[in-house]
Amino acid sequence: MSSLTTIADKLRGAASVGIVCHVNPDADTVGSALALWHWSKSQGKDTVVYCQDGIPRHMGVLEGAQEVTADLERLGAMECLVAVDCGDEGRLGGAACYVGQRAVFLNIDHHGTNSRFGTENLVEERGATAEILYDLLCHMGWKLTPEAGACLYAGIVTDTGKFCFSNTTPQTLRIAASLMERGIDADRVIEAFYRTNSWERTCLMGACLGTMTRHFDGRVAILTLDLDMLRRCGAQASDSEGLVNYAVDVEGVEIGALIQEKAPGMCKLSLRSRGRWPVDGLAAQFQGGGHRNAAGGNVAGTTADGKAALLAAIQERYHL
Ligand SMILES: [Mn+2]
Repeated sequence: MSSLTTIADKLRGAASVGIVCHVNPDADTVGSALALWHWSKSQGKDTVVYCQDGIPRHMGVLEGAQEVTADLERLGAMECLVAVDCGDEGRLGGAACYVGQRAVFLNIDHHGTNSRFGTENLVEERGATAEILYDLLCHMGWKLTPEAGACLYAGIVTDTGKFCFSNTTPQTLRIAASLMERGIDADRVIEAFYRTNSWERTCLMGACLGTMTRHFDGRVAILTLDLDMLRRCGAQASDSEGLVNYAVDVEGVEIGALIQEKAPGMCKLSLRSRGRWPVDGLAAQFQGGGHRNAAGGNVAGTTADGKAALLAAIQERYHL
């Protein structure tokens, strides 16, 4: 396990820095990447943020989001590569081709299931990867700008469910407070992430909530989302962000799940839990991973197939 000092030395020593966000990017990976990008630029380094998939429109509020590229060759031209918030190589998208091929590939992440694919691995179970980036940038003695601070704030606010999830620690709140003291525009971030649901997303929420079913005496709740529902609502796949929480938030529910069809015959599985039942191990059964109370994976077939497979796995794993 690498220290902040080791990571800082590698970054300082590099003439150019290529930063990798995970596929289906969320605000933690994008915010962490952009904060590091702001630092790197301030040091006069050639730098680029790579993401295989497009950045959701509402993240345009984060300064630098418009610079994120899917150009793998441009990333490859950078001396030091850094993955942020990527639990395993599969999350890197096209950038996975550089794993094991580069002298310096830093892996900065907060997923306990992280596969340690980097040449240096800074993995800590924190509320958000953005918290680790905050520590790193402060350790390097950088005066965080409000623009970079807002990127970190977005990652922290979203990964902790607006400071509601049990991954919120006193340290999380101290970092958020410190970012506010640095003059970030917190209102603008909250407005963009939480108070601007498009009509299409709102329609999708209604349709998706209507699919909820309960199992095992109401201890498990499952939502499904088919491509056809997206089409009917005119919504994008990323409009499903956060919907899984409605399942786990139902009174008496221990595990909430969303099974979302990504392509015909291919579904993404999002899992949330509270209390006694960790879901990271369950996610690992579905080629995934994550945290104790929030994890994800993949399952073949239709959403109905995925639901049957999930229920069977839950029954077996928790002896229901
Ligand atoms: Mn994260």
